[in-house]
Amino acid sequence: MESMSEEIPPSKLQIKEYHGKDFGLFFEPSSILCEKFSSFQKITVIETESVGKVLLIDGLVMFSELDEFFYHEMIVHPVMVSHSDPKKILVIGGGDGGTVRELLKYPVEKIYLVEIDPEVIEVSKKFFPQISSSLNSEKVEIINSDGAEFLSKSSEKFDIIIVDSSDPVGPSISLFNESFVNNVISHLSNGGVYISQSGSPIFQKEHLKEFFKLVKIKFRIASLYLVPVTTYPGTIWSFTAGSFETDINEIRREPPEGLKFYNTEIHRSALSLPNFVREIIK
Ligand code: AG3
Repeated sequence: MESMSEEIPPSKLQIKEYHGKDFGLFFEPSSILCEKFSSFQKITVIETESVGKVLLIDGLVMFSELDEFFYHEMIVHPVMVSHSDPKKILVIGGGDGGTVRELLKYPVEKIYLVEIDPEVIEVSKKFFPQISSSLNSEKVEIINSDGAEFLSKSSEKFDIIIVDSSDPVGPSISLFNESFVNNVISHLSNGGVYISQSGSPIFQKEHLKEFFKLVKIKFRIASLYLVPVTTYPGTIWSFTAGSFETDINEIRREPPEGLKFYNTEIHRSALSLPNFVREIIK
């Protein structure tokens, strides 16, 4: 049913994510499949007819089954086709497994997944096997730790470091500051690329401005690209990449077959920014 505006009977169950003070997204789930408080956050899984199952953390939509591939393909493929030979990858956050699923489409040697909250992994394994089964690969090592703490203790270097976190509130807050970015830099191998989800250019403008400024100061090359994600605030989502030698504007290899969102034309167009976004990051 494609009705755009209908009166909602007050008795219906509703889950809302506010994107501003008086604007946002709502779901009328047919059921709440899971609602639990881990030691870090509230994890909710709802079932809907229009967008399938949805994972929310602290009331923020992480993904819906309808559009998770928009985000997961676009956080992975632009960097993977631009790097000359990505073998060792670090993912911080991403306990649902979507980012790892996309990475495994390349002949990588090893993926370290550093997820602070083991319950996110458990919930994803239970409700989203099509996303989380990637985590069973023998190439994947799961480390339950805070990403910032992991980096400050580790002596390894990585070809790609991906931050697939929630918004910069709660446990994710430490993944956007200067000491974290310094730590990322010291753990990148030659030609390495750092990529982080960097929020909504509409509803998280100040955060994006500050974060991009930081990446621009710290790296030789800083790039921003945009991806539409139906169920995220304001639909348009941003990703920030930082590197010294590798430019994600340069596509060096064919993407894997069978992708549903990414292609090399999308790659190029995602890097073209509307003027209001150029203004934010200038
Ligand atoms: N990580 C980015 C989620 C940000 C969504 N923000 C919001 N709804 N306010 C998603 C994790 C998927 N692996």
